[in-house]
Amino acid sequence: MRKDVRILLVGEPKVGKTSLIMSLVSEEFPDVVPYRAEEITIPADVTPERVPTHIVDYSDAEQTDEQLFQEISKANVICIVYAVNNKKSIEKVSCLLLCLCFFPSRVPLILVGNKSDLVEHSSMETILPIMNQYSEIETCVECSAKNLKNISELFYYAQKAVLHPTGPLYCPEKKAMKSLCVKALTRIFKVSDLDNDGILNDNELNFFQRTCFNTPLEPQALEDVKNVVRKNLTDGVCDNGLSLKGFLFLHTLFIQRGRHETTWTVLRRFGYDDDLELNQDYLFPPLKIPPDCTTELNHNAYLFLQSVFDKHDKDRDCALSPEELADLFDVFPYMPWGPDVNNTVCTNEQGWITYQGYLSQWTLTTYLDVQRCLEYLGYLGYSIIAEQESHAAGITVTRAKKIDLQKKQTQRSVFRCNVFGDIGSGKSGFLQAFLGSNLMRQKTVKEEHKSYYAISTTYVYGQEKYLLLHEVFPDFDYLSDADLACDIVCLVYDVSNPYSFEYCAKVFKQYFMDSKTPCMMIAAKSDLPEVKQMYGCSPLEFCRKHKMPPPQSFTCNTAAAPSRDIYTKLTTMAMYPHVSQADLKSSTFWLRASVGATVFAVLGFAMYRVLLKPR
Ligand SMILES: Nc1nc2c(ncn2[C@@H]2O[C@H](COP(=O)(O)OP(=O)(O)OP(=O)(O)O)[C@@H](O)[C@H]2O)c(=O)[nH]1
Ligand SMILES: [Mg+2]
Repeated sequence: MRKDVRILLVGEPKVGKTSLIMSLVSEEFPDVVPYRAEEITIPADVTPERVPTHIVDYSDAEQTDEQLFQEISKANVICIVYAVNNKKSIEKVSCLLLCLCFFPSRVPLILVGNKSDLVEHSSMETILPIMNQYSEIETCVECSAKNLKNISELFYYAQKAVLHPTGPLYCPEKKAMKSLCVKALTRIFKVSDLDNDGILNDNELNFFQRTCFNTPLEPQALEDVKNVVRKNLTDGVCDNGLSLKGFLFLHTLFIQRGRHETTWTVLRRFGYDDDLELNQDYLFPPLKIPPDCTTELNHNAYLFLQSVFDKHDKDRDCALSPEELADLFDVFPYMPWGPDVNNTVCTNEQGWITYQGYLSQWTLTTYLDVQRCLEYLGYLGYSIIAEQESHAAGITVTRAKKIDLQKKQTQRSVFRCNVFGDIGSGKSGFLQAFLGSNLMRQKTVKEEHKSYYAISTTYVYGQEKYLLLHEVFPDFDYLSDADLACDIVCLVYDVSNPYSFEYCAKVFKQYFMDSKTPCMMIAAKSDLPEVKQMYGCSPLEFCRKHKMPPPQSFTCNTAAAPSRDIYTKLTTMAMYPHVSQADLKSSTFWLRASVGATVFAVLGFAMYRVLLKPR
């Protein structure tokens, strides 16, 4: 909810501060008033903006400077009152303004010329030059406590100045919106331009109107809006829709006509705070992730991300060119993906991220850093466009892995495989091969674009699953918990290097021999002549002894894309870790597992039908 409004009245003695407050409260002019009115609180439901409002009086006669300073720092809007018939009180306005400049928190100010009943002439001529000097002055108003003229207006303006300040939005000298405001509205335009054609058509305008103001625009109102823009701008309306220029013009018009609450409503709906930054509550909605659980995107979030991809894949080649990618991230305050992403997910011939790769990268971010994922969804306007309560609605927190293991089944769709191996054993080649890159293609990758992750999909019994490979830096002293926690372990050795197996054996014995995590030995560079490993036993004997599947021959030195069999096997082992290594070796397991999956699916369907049957 919005903060309370706290209005402070200051000014020369006897200008009518106390009378103004009393007139507002009793709706009649009090003949006798105390020096200082008690603080009054107007409950939210009787104020026009529905926020509790406190009105605080000040009197030189009763209060010290110290007390004045305290009140100034507590207030979020200050009315500087003068009497229009009193020159000295007008001069005092400038002194007060100067003094307020020294306060750290700049709050909106309102100049109030009271006792308008006593003069024929307006004081505006004297006041306007002052007003132009201070951008904090939201507005000025002439009123009379005696005639009750403009009294409720005055307090309404004060309330509005707190809730919808023009300061951050508009520069009166330049008669234009400030750059931060233009930036925010431009982002809002891009998010709302669902087909990304640079124009808000009637559908998009209606959706926008509905999300911001909870009501669709009447067809006539829609035409009226467009006509106003047409009349003032040549290129504000294109193809019967609103261009960005037209959209920005419209908001400038709202602000200039004193309807800046309209612009604020739009900005707040899209997550902006008073400083026109996206607020933390919007970007980081609460999401609890218990230990042993992982985070994934749900179906709804994938659908949304697909639509974002589609709207930016202008040439429909199912990949994002650097320009298309930059356009997609234009609504972000920074470019979230570095060049390493191109070596983390699948790319096309040109090295551009494919549709599949794009979804994989989102899956990776969600898995590794869900806060970041929420932030990114926030920039894309997920909760607004997908009409969800918050971005957290797009995240599935999986159940604890411990329970998966107990129940011997899992609903997860992302599995993590940590890849260990000595320097030069072929880990990176193993990761890159998963992305379809053979040795030739890998050689063109620059060092600074290297990635320690690779993620893509595999099919296990017809179900699409993500396998996330993580290359662990081969330094025993640097192994973190994250390096050890995974669903399956790969131990990579180089068949042509007699000293490479020892590292795998060491890692296995030290970290995984007693763990429940399944392990797989990879005999990499199998295209090269195999040499005898300098170790107590051969890799095959080692695997047999420790009940691991035999070493899997692997090479990425292929003419075409390397084989994907090994990755499917790894995903399967990650999904069914309870299956003994002996079972995994036998072909009957693969058969049984697939039959099991089918039986389960049929059973699920039958149960569904029973549940649907009318009683
Ligand atoms: N004619 C006229 N007189 C007013 C108006 N407002 C206040 N007065 C009179 O001006 C005198 C001072 O009013 P106060 O409300 O006490 O002024 P104040 O600013 O609170 O003064 P301090 O508390 O001493 O700083 C009183 O005699 C009021 O009756 C007005 O709108 N018109
Ligand atoms: Mg007073």
